[in-house]
Amino acid sequence: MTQAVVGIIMGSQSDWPTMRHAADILDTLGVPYETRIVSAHRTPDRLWDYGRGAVARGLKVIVAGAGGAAHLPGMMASKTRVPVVGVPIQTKALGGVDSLYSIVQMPRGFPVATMAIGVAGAVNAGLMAAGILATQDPALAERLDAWRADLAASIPEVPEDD
Ligand code: RP5
Repeated sequence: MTQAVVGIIMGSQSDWPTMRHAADILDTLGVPYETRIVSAHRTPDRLWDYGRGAVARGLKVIVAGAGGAAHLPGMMASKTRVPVVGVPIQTKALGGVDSLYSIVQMPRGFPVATMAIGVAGAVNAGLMAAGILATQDPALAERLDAWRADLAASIPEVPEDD
């Protein structure tokens, strides 16, 4: 089995329908990853252990999604120097603005690269992780460039009626 270089973590099973989009893009780009449910509030010991072991286990980027009082990405960033990309999960009560504010306003010294709310954020988190890894991996850089070129080519120049 290939060693995971990206850790995709999320606060709850209910985050998976969003976070699976980060996994999908990493599958497309051939980046090995692992997925875990790690809750800042419900499983704090699991969070601590995951953060403590991240460097030694060879993780290069952690993609962390959480909703509401979304403390998982920030707490993970406080526990490991592995770069953390945060995904604010869309919430029913406040639309995900609660998640966004919880993740984005980190104190100086412990950054979280915060993405957009919801699925777009999850996709972009996967792409951000791939982009970071591509700086050291020419084959991945080629695959990412091709993916970006395909996306650009799929955008029509002239709008059409429905
Ligand atoms: C957060 O609480 C999770 O990240 C999730 O987005 C939210 C709700 O969790 P569940 O009640 O659906 O398990 O910790």
